[in-house]
Amino acid sequence: LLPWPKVDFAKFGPIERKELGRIKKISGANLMRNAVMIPAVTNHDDADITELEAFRVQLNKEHEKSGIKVTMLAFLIKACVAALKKFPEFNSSLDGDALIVKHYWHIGFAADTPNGLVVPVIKHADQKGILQISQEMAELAKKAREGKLGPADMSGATFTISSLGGIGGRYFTPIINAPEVAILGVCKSQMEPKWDGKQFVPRLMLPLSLTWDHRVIDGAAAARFNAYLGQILADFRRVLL
Ligand code: CAO
Repeated sequence: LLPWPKVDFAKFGPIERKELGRIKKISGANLMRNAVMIPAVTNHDDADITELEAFRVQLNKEHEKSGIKVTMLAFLIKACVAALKKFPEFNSSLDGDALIVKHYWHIGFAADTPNGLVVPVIKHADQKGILQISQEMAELAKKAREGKLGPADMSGATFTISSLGGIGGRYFTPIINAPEVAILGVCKSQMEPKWDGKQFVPRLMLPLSLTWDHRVIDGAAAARFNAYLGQILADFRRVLL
């Protein structure tokens, strides 16, 4: 590789030097390794969340007094657990020539903080309901913003979700959080015209971007994972099948 270009920027205009914070230094080294060492591919898809969003709004009305805010991310965590159970290689890690398939489902979620990106983990997400997950997520996100997350809060994830849904954008290509083998990126849902066979109808569509490690997963499995995730998000009764 060529050496990193060294430029005397001050020659071209005024500059300011700012040292990177602790989180940026640690996450930067991890992101660099993961981006360079994993043969990663991203599949994009959309999920129809029209009914799910209406249900979420209704739940928030019902639980107004409890102080719990039900988030779309909590539903995404449950939907991902269902998809990870159906496609277990997505809930694994590589160990040399072997695959360690995990029979526990701990879901990390990327949280933006003033000091940088951190990934708190919802442990045993398969055993928790939407209300509990929403509440835990709010607590972990608060701890993250206050810089109070401990190592136990950020370890053990088997799969990660990075949601930019509250901010915007259409699709992006998230970097896998090694030693995990896949990550789901989520962007902002939008009303779109969808053909129902007779006419265009307005549906709320959620953009999904699944990045996966090609040493473990192939394109067909990734497309199936996204399609299944879309089916669950469109109608959660399908997790019962
Ligand atoms: N589509 C449309 N709107 C969405 C949405 C989606 N997919 N997801 C959330 N929203 C809306 C919510 O409805 C909410 O709106 P109201 O304030 O009107 O109720 C608002 O966005 C905020 O959402 P939220 O409180 O539910 O928060 P969240 O669950 O989306 O996110 C957290 C929580 C911690 C993930 C978020 O604060 C965060 O840090 N996101 C950034 C993650 C990140 O940086 N990822 C990139 C990593 S790679 O660099």
